[in-house]
Amino acid sequence: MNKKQVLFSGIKPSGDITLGNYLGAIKNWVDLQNDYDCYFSIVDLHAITVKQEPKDLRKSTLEIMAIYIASGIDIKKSTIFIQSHVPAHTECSWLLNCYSYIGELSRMTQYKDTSKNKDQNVSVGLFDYPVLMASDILLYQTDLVPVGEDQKQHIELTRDIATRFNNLYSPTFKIPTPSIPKAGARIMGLQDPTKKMSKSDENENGCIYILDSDDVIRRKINKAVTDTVGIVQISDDQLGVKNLINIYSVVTGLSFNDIEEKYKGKNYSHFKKDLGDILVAELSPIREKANSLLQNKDELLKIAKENSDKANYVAQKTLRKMKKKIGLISL
Ligand code: AQP
Repeated sequence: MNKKQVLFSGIKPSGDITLGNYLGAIKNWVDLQNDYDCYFSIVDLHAITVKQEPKDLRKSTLEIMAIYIASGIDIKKSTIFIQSHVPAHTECSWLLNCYSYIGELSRMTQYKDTSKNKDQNVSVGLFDYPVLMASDILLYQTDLVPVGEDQKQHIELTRDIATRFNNLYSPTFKIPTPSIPKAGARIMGLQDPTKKMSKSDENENGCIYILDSDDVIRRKINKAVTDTVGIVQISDDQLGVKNLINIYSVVTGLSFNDIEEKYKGKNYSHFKKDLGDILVAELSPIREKANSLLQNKDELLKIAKENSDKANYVAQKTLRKMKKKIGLISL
Protein backbone atom coordinates (compact mmCIF):
# COMPACT_ATOMS: atom_id res chain seq x y z
CA MET A 1 0.00 0.00 0.00
CA ASN A 2 1.30 3.49 -0.86
CA LYS A 3 1.99 5.76 2.10
CA LYS A 4 -0.51 8.61 2.26
CA GLN A 5 0.71 12.11 1.46
CA VAL A 6 1.01 14.46 4.42
CA LEU A 7 -1.25 17.47 4.98
CA PHE A 8 -0.71 20.24 7.55
CA SER A 9 -3.00 23.11 8.45
CA GLY A 10 -3.97 25.12 11.50
CA ILE A 11 -5.96 27.96 12.98
CA LYS A 12 -4.70 30.46 15.51
CA PRO A 13 -6.67 30.97 18.73
CA SER A 14 -6.81 34.75 18.40
CA GLY A 15 -10.55 34.97 19.05
CA ASP A 16 -13.77 33.09 18.44
CA ILE A 17 -13.75 30.88 15.36
CA THR A 18 -15.72 32.41 12.49
CA LEU A 19 -17.75 31.12 9.61
CA GLY A 20 -14.77 32.21 7.44
CA ASN A 21 -12.42 29.86 9.32
CA TYR A 22 -14.99 27.09 9.10
CA LEU A 23 -15.88 27.39 5.39
CA GLY A 24 -12.38 28.39 4.26
CA ALA A 25 -10.58 25.73 6.29
CA ILE A 26 -12.22 23.22 8.67
CA LYS A 27 -15.06 22.08 6.40
CA ASN A 28 -12.59 21.15 3.65
CA TRP A 29 -10.30 19.34 6.10
CA VAL A 30 -13.08 16.95 7.06
CA ASP A 31 -13.14 15.56 3.51
CA LEU A 32 -9.36 15.67 3.03
CA GLN A 33 -8.64 13.55 6.12
CA ASN A 34 -9.70 10.39 4.27
CA ASP A 35 -7.02 10.80 1.62
CA TYR A 36 -4.13 12.34 3.57
CA ASP A 37 -2.16 11.79 6.74
CA CYS A 38 -3.37 15.00 8.38
CA TYR A 39 -1.92 17.24 11.08
CA PHE A 40 -4.34 19.90 12.28
CA SER A 41 -2.83 22.28 14.77
CA ILE A 42 -4.17 24.97 17.05
CA VAL A 43 -1.36 27.42 16.43
CA ASP A 44 -1.27 29.25 19.76
CA LEU A 45 2.27 30.57 19.20
CA HIS A 46 0.99 32.45 16.16
CA ALA A 47 -1.83 33.97 18.21
CA ILE A 48 0.61 35.67 20.61
CA THR A 49 2.23 37.66 17.81
CA VAL A 50 -0.46 40.20 18.72
CA LYS A 51 -1.68 40.91 22.27
CA GLN A 52 -3.89 38.21 23.80
CA GLU A 53 -5.56 38.07 27.21
CA PRO A 54 -4.22 34.88 28.84
CA LYS A 55 -7.66 33.64 29.89
CA ASP A 56 -9.11 34.29 26.42
CA LEU A 57 -6.18 32.51 24.80
CA ARG A 58 -6.72 29.43 26.99
CA LYS A 59 -10.45 29.50 26.24
CA SER A 60 -10.03 29.90 22.46
CA THR A 61 -7.40 27.17 22.30
CA LEU A 62 -9.69 24.57 23.82
CA GLU A 63 -12.69 25.86 21.86
CA ILE A 64 -10.86 25.37 18.57
CA MET A 65 -9.93 21.87 19.58
CA ALA A 66 -13.56 21.10 20.43
CA ILE A 67 -14.76 22.68 17.17
CA TYR A 68 -12.30 20.61 15.11
CA ILE A 69 -13.65 17.41 16.63
CA ALA A 70 -17.29 18.54 16.55
CA SER A 71 -16.99 19.46 12.86
CA GLY A 72 -15.94 15.91 12.02
CA ILE A 73 -12.15 15.75 12.31
CA ASP A 74 -11.62 12.21 13.49
CA ILE A 75 -8.84 11.78 16.06
CA LYS A 76 -8.42 8.18 14.93
CA LYS A 77 -7.49 9.36 11.44
CA SER A 78 -5.91 12.78 12.02
CA THR A 79 -3.51 14.33 14.51
CA ILE A 80 -5.00 17.32 16.32
CA PHE A 81 -2.47 19.10 18.52
CA ILE A 82 -1.65 22.37 20.21
CA GLN A 83 1.43 23.93 18.61
CA SER A 84 3.16 24.97 21.86
CA HIS A 85 3.06 21.33 23.03
CA VAL A 86 5.57 20.48 20.30
CA PRO A 87 8.75 22.47 21.11
CA ALA A 88 10.33 21.50 17.79
CA HIS A 89 8.25 24.28 16.16
CA THR A 90 10.07 27.06 18.02
CA GLU A 91 13.46 25.40 17.69
CA CYS A 92 13.03 24.85 13.97
CA SER A 93 11.84 28.42 13.64
CA TRP A 94 15.10 29.76 15.07
CA LEU A 95 17.13 27.60 12.73
CA LEU A 96 15.09 28.68 9.70
CA ASN A 97 15.39 32.34 10.76
CA CYS A 98 19.03 32.00 9.86
CA TYR A 99 18.08 31.03 6.31
CA SER A 100 15.36 33.68 5.81
CA TYR A 101 15.88 37.22 4.63
CA ILE A 102 14.51 40.44 6.10
CA GLY A 103 13.70 41.62 2.57
CA GLU A 104 11.43 38.68 1.80
CA LEU A 105 9.64 38.90 5.15
CA SER A 106 9.08 42.63 4.65
CA ARG A 107 7.14 41.87 1.48
CA MET A 108 4.48 39.77 3.25
CA THR A 109 1.12 41.42 2.68
CA GLN A 110 -0.42 40.09 5.88
CA TYR A 111 2.40 41.61 7.95
CA LYS A 112 2.01 44.93 6.19
CA ASP A 113 -1.78 44.90 6.77
CA THR A 114 -1.63 43.80 10.42
CA SER A 115 1.17 46.16 11.38
CA LYS A 116 -0.27 49.17 9.52
CA ASN A 117 -2.04 50.85 12.42
CA LYS A 118 0.29 49.69 15.18
CA ASP A 119 3.31 52.05 14.82
CA GLN A 120 6.07 51.20 17.32
CA ASN A 121 4.18 48.37 19.03
CA VAL A 122 4.72 45.83 16.25
CA SER A 123 6.37 42.75 17.77
CA VAL A 124 9.32 40.95 16.21
CA GLY A 125 7.10 37.86 16.43
CA LEU A 126 4.54 39.39 14.07
CA PHE A 127 7.27 40.10 11.54
CA ASP A 128 8.72 36.61 11.95
CA TYR A 129 5.36 34.79 11.87
CA PRO A 130 5.88 33.36 8.34
CA VAL A 131 9.10 31.61 9.45
CA LEU A 132 7.25 29.91 12.30
CA MET A 133 4.58 28.96 9.78
CA ALA A 134 7.26 27.52 7.48
CA SER A 135 8.53 25.47 10.45
CA ASP A 136 5.02 24.18 11.20
CA ILE A 137 4.73 22.91 7.66
CA LEU A 138 8.25 21.64 6.97
CA LEU A 139 8.68 19.67 10.21
CA TYR A 140 6.04 17.16 9.08
CA GLN A 141 7.46 16.72 5.56
CA THR A 142 4.17 18.13 4.35
CA ASP A 143 2.95 17.64 0.78
CA LEU A 144 -0.22 19.72 0.90
CA VAL A 145 -1.23 22.83 2.85
CA PRO A 146 -4.92 23.74 2.49
CA VAL A 147 -5.26 27.46 3.21
CA GLY A 148 -7.43 30.40 2.32
CA GLU A 149 -6.30 32.68 -0.49
CA ASP A 150 -4.77 35.17 1.98
CA GLN A 151 -2.18 32.62 3.15
CA LYS A 152 -0.85 31.70 -0.30
CA GLN A 153 2.07 34.14 -0.07
CA HIS A 154 3.26 32.48 3.16
CA ILE A 155 3.31 29.07 1.50
CA GLU A 156 5.36 30.48 -1.37
CA LEU A 157 7.85 31.80 1.18
CA THR A 158 7.92 28.39 2.88
CA ARG A 159 8.79 26.81 -0.46
CA ASP A 160 11.57 29.35 -1.01
CA ILE A 161 13.11 28.76 2.44
CA ALA A 162 12.89 24.96 2.07
CA THR A 163 14.44 25.02 -1.39
CA ARG A 164 17.23 27.29 -0.16
CA PHE A 165 18.02 24.93 2.74
CA ASN A 166 17.85 21.83 0.51
CA ASN A 167 20.19 23.42 -2.05
CA LEU A 168 22.65 24.60 0.58
CA TYR A 169 22.96 21.17 2.24
CA SER A 170 21.10 18.25 0.66
CA PRO A 171 17.40 17.33 0.36
CA THR A 172 15.97 17.74 3.86
CA PHE A 173 12.43 19.04 3.39
CA LYS A 174 9.58 18.10 1.09
CA ILE A 175 8.51 21.13 -0.92
CA PRO A 176 4.86 21.69 0.02
CA THR A 177 2.07 22.75 -2.31
CA PRO A 178 -0.75 25.10 -1.28
CA SER A 179 -4.31 24.03 -1.92
CA ILE A 180 -6.77 26.90 -2.15
CA PRO A 181 -10.40 25.77 -2.08
CA LYS A 182 -12.37 27.09 -5.05
CA ALA A 183 -15.42 27.67 -2.92
CA GLY A 184 -15.17 29.40 0.45
CA ALA A 185 -11.70 30.70 -0.30
CA ARG A 186 -12.63 34.14 0.92
CA ILE A 187 -15.69 34.80 3.06
CA MET A 188 -16.16 38.51 3.52
CA GLY A 189 -17.39 40.52 6.52
CA LEU A 190 -21.18 40.83 6.82
CA GLN A 191 -20.96 44.54 7.66
CA ASP A 192 -18.09 45.39 5.32
CA PRO A 193 -17.94 43.00 2.37
CA THR A 194 -14.75 44.61 1.10
CA LYS A 195 -12.83 43.05 4.02
CA LYS A 196 -12.50 39.35 4.86
CA MET A 197 -14.43 37.99 7.81
CA SER A 198 -11.91 37.90 10.68
CA LYS A 199 -11.92 36.72 14.28
CA SER A 200 -10.31 39.96 15.36
CA ASP A 201 -12.96 42.16 13.72
CA GLU A 202 -14.23 44.54 16.39
CA ASN A 203 -17.72 44.63 14.94
CA GLU A 204 -19.35 41.40 16.14
CA ASN A 205 -22.15 41.79 13.61
CA GLY A 206 -19.58 41.44 10.83
CA CYS A 207 -18.86 37.83 11.79
CA ILE A 208 -20.82 34.69 12.44
CA TYR A 209 -19.06 32.70 15.14
CA ILE A 210 -19.34 28.94 15.13
CA LEU A 211 -20.58 28.93 18.71
CA ASP A 212 -23.24 31.64 18.08
CA SER A 213 -26.78 30.67 19.06
CA ASP A 214 -29.40 30.04 16.36
CA ASP A 215 -31.07 33.38 17.08
CA VAL A 216 -27.82 35.29 16.82
CA ILE A 217 -26.95 33.60 13.50
CA ARG A 218 -30.34 34.55 12.05
CA ARG A 219 -30.09 38.11 13.40
CA LYS A 220 -26.61 38.67 11.94
CA ILE A 221 -27.69 37.41 8.51
CA ASN A 222 -30.76 39.68 8.63
CA LYS A 223 -28.55 42.65 9.46
CA ALA A 224 -25.94 41.83 6.77
CA VAL A 225 -25.24 44.76 4.46
CA THR A 226 -26.88 44.53 1.02
CA ASP A 227 -27.82 47.27 -1.48
CA THR A 228 -30.75 48.97 -3.16
CA VAL A 229 -30.63 46.92 -6.40
CA GLY A 230 -32.91 44.28 -4.88
CA ILE A 231 -31.87 41.36 -7.12
CA VAL A 232 -30.23 38.19 -5.75
CA GLN A 233 -27.38 37.94 -8.24
CA ILE A 234 -23.61 37.76 -8.47
CA SER A 235 -22.39 41.24 -9.31
CA ASP A 236 -19.31 43.23 -8.34
CA ASP A 237 -21.62 46.17 -7.71
CA GLN A 238 -23.41 44.14 -5.00
CA LEU A 239 -20.57 42.89 -2.83
CA GLY A 240 -22.76 42.17 0.22
CA VAL A 241 -25.22 40.02 -1.76
CA LYS A 242 -22.35 38.36 -3.63
CA ASN A 243 -20.81 37.31 -0.30
CA LEU A 244 -24.14 35.94 0.97
CA ILE A 245 -24.62 33.94 -2.26
CA ASN A 246 -21.09 32.58 -1.87
CA ILE A 247 -21.81 31.47 1.71
CA TYR A 248 -25.11 29.89 0.57
CA SER A 249 -23.30 28.08 -2.23
CA VAL A 250 -20.44 26.71 -0.10
CA VAL A 251 -22.81 25.37 2.54
CA THR A 252 -25.42 23.85 0.21
CA GLY A 253 -23.21 22.89 -2.75
CA LEU A 254 -25.61 24.74 -5.11
CA SER A 255 -23.98 26.71 -7.94
CA PHE A 256 -24.29 30.50 -8.15
CA ASN A 257 -26.59 30.03 -11.16
CA ASP A 258 -28.87 27.67 -9.26
CA ILE A 259 -29.15 30.19 -6.44
CA GLU A 260 -29.83 33.13 -8.76
CA GLU A 261 -32.52 31.06 -10.49
CA LYS A 262 -34.10 29.97 -7.19
CA TYR A 263 -34.43 33.57 -5.93
CA LYS A 264 -35.53 35.21 -9.20
CA GLY A 265 -38.24 37.75 -8.35
CA LYS A 266 -37.81 37.20 -4.61
CA ASN A 267 -36.66 39.89 -2.22
CA TYR A 268 -33.59 39.99 0.02
CA SER A 269 -35.51 39.22 3.21
CA HIS A 270 -36.79 35.95 1.70
CA PHE A 271 -33.24 35.01 0.64
CA LYS A 272 -31.78 35.99 4.00
CA LYS A 273 -34.39 33.99 5.91
CA ASP A 274 -33.47 30.85 3.95
CA LEU A 275 -29.75 31.50 4.39
CA GLY A 276 -30.25 31.92 8.14
CA ASP A 277 -32.05 28.55 8.27
CA ILE A 278 -29.33 26.87 6.19
CA LEU A 279 -26.58 28.16 8.48
CA VAL A 280 -28.46 27.17 11.61
CA ALA A 281 -28.89 23.63 10.23
CA GLU A 282 -25.15 23.47 9.46
CA LEU A 283 -23.78 25.05 12.62
CA SER A 284 -26.10 24.13 15.47
CA PRO A 285 -25.10 20.41 15.63
CA ILE A 286 -21.44 21.51 15.66
CA ARG A 287 -22.08 24.03 18.42
CA GLU A 288 -23.94 21.48 20.54
CA LYS A 289 -21.24 18.84 20.17
CA ALA A 290 -18.44 21.36 20.80
CA ASN A 291 -20.16 22.67 23.94
CA SER A 292 -20.59 19.16 25.22
CA LEU A 293 -16.88 18.39 24.61
CA LEU A 294 -15.97 21.60 26.43
CA GLN A 295 -17.81 20.33 29.52
CA ASN A 296 -15.06 17.74 29.93
CA LYS A 297 -11.78 19.65 29.70
CA ASP A 298 -9.74 16.77 31.13
CA GLU A 299 -10.76 14.56 28.24
CA LEU A 300 -9.83 17.30 25.71
CA LEU A 301 -6.44 17.71 27.39
CA LYS A 302 -5.90 13.95 27.29
CA ILE A 303 -6.52 13.99 23.52
CA ALA A 304 -4.16 16.96 23.20
CA LYS A 305 -1.45 15.10 25.10
CA GLU A 306 -1.73 11.85 23.10
CA ASN A 307 -1.76 13.71 19.81
CA SER A 308 1.16 15.94 20.70
CA ASP A 309 3.25 12.84 21.49
CA LYS A 310 2.64 11.66 17.92
CA ALA A 311 3.40 15.09 16.46
CA ASN A 312 6.53 15.41 18.62
CA TYR A 313 7.91 12.14 17.32
CA VAL A 314 7.58 13.15 13.66
CA ALA A 315 8.75 16.74 14.20
CA GLN A 316 11.84 15.69 16.18
CA LYS A 317 12.92 13.43 13.34
CA THR A 318 13.08 16.36 10.90
CA LEU A 319 14.68 18.63 13.49
CA ARG A 320 17.47 16.11 14.15
CA LYS A 321 18.11 15.91 10.42
CA MET A 322 18.33 19.70 10.16
CA LYS A 323 20.72 20.06 13.09
CA LYS A 324 23.01 17.39 11.73
CA LYS A 325 23.22 19.06 8.33
CA ILE A 326 23.84 22.48 9.83
CA GLY A 327 26.71 21.09 11.89
CA LEU A 328 25.23 21.23 15.37
CA ILE A 329 26.60 18.49 17.62
CA SER A 330 24.00 16.08 18.96
CA LEU A 331 24.46 14.03 22.12
N1 AQP B 1 -12.74 35.04 5.83
C1 AQP B 1 -12.15 33.90 5.52
N2 AQP B 1 -12.52 33.22 4.41
C2 AQP B 1 -11.93 32.05 4.09
N3 AQP B 1 -10.96 31.49 4.82
C3 AQP B 1 -10.55 32.14 5.93
N4 AQP B 1 -9.63 31.86 6.86
C4 AQP B 1 -9.60 32.83 7.79
N5 AQP B 1 -10.53 33.76 7.50
C5 AQP B 1 -11.12 33.36 6.34
C6 AQP B 1 -8.78 30.67 6.83
O1 AQP B 1 -8.82 30.07 8.11
C7 AQP B 1 -7.56 29.45 8.35
C8 AQP B 1 -7.04 29.80 9.70
O2 AQP B 1 -6.78 31.15 9.81
P1 AQP B 1 -5.98 31.74 11.03
O3 AQP B 1 -6.80 31.81 12.23
O4 AQP B 1 -4.72 30.98 11.26
O5 AQP B 1 -5.56 33.13 10.49
P2 AQP B 1 -6.34 34.25 9.77
O6 AQP B 1 -6.47 33.92 8.33
O7 AQP B 1 -5.63 35.51 10.11
O8 AQP B 1 -7.77 34.20 10.45
P3 AQP B 1 -8.61 35.40 11.01
O9 AQP B 1 -9.93 34.87 11.40
O10 AQP B 1 -8.60 36.56 10.06
O11 AQP B 1 -7.82 35.76 12.35
P4 AQP B 1 -7.28 37.15 12.86
O12 AQP B 1 -8.42 38.09 12.82
O13 AQP B 1 -6.82 36.88 14.26
O14 AQP B 1 -6.14 37.55 11.97
C9 AQP B 1 -6.62 29.83 7.22
O15 AQP B 1 -6.55 28.77 6.29
C10 AQP B 1 -7.31 31.03 6.62
O16 AQP B 1 -7.01 31.20 5.26
